Amino acid sequence: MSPTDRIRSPELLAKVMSAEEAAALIPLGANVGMSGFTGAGYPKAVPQALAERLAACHAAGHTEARIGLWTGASTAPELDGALAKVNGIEKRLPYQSDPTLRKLINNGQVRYIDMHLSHVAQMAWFGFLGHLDVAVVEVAGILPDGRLIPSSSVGNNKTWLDQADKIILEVNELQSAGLEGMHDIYYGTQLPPNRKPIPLTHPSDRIGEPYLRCDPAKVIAVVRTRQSDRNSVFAAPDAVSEQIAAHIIDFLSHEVKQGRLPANLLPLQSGVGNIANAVLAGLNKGPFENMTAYTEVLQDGMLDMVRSGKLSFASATALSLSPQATEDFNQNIDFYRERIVLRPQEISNHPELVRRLGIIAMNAMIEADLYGNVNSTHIMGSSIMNGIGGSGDFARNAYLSFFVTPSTAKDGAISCIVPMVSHVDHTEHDVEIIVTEQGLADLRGLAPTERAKLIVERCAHPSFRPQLQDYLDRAAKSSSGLHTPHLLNEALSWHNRFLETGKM
Ligand code: 0RQ
Repeated sequence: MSPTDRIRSPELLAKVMSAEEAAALIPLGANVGMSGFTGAGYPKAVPQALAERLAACHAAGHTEARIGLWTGASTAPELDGALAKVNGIEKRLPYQSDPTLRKLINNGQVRYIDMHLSHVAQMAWFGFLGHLDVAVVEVAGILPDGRLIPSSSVGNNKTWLDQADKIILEVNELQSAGLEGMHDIYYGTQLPPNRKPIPLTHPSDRIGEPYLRCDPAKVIAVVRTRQSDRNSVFAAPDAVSEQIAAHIIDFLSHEVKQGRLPANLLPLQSGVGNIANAVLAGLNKGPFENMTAYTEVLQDGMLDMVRSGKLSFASATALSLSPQATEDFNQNIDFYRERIVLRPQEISNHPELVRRLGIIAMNAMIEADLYGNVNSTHIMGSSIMNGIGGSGDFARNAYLSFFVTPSTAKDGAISCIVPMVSHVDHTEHDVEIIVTEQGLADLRGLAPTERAKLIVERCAHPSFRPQLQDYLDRAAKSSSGLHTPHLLNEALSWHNRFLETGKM
């Protein structure tokens, strides 16, 4: 065993085997907790071998051979994609973004439990999710005493390693050895009534340990891999996302002038996707210095800000980088290790910490209604897109809670501002600022009818504004209640007009 070998525990080195052999050890019907968060740090070989095994079972007539799959958040084609393609998932939680899996969920073939990401660990501890049979966790290395160097995401790995009866480790030698020391795994969380305050008051605070604890006796297999993370490329910011970014930056500058924000802002949380990336690109060029981030996903835009010095520190639970950003990250990992920490998602998304730090939360949405209720998850009320992810953890508890969207979808055929959302993820009470390329509506301190007026004026697309204003005017005249005026029949049938466009 060389000192540079990634598996430095003789006990665990003796358990090295192929992915096929490891996958054969997973009981059919098991609940399996896998690592992985936004396409980072997920196991890459065992899930594919398991998918092949399940396909063979199905071909032999055992169509019931499937697993319950729990992760940190979304994964990648080698995990969700491979298992979904063979119809190998019976139940899935807490978040996914895979097109094949999405279809199965919307066809009613997979039970999907769409959860706040901060809730997962405690729900597993409370026993609400059922028993966790096996953990399959990617790591960057194993120490001589069996502790684990976490990979490019932490997610729920601490919980899976603690809770599962058996553990399979994938040691990915393509993950940078320099990840060692970048993580902060907090072991102080307790169950009620024994909870104590979490001792974190700044995004850069380290309150735990750099390694995951792992009982070597529970490890049934160790698999060596050499595969990169999903590493999706981000689109260059387009005009719409640049306008959204500009509205947010103007607003933040205004808040600084009003004395409601410090000059370096408050810790930022940013959702994933192209708009979020564009907002970060805008902030990187903008007037604010010495910012910090307390977020769940660190994507290219945030890495750029760390490199430029605009962001002095970033705390997250996962990286989600393009191939180019991954190269930069790996080449300059000593620089980034001083400025980035990766934590378990129960800590990165913890309501206590989000409230204490005064986070500025920025998340994307599918649609918002005239009163500020937000739908982040469902198309036409019934078809899930991805899931609520961490957006609720942050929005509910933030100092400022932004929701952003282009004002229209599907080439302008669909308004993203509607009379009543077809599904509610974030209620009007948790949504403070709505932004589209048209403008920004600051809803703080406004009554429902004031909110509606502002949202139509500032955020709706001009081609839908008259219809929305007409709806509001007629609702105000004929409603049975004027606090939140609605024409219920019309509000509930509003989305049908989108069906007529043929774009849905
Ligand atoms: O569909 O690709 O088929 O055209 O929805 O929309 O505009 O590409 O936007 O990728 O930023 O995703 C809310 C889904 C936005 C995402 C959501 C259609 C649109 C397109 C995607 P097509 P865009 P984005 C941190 C925080 C919840 C989780 C979260 C999300 C597709 O941001 O999943 O915030 N958020 N997590 O055409 C019909 C509308 C529509 C619409 C958009 N009004 N009607 N279709 N679309 N608006 C991360 C984690 O928690 C892990």
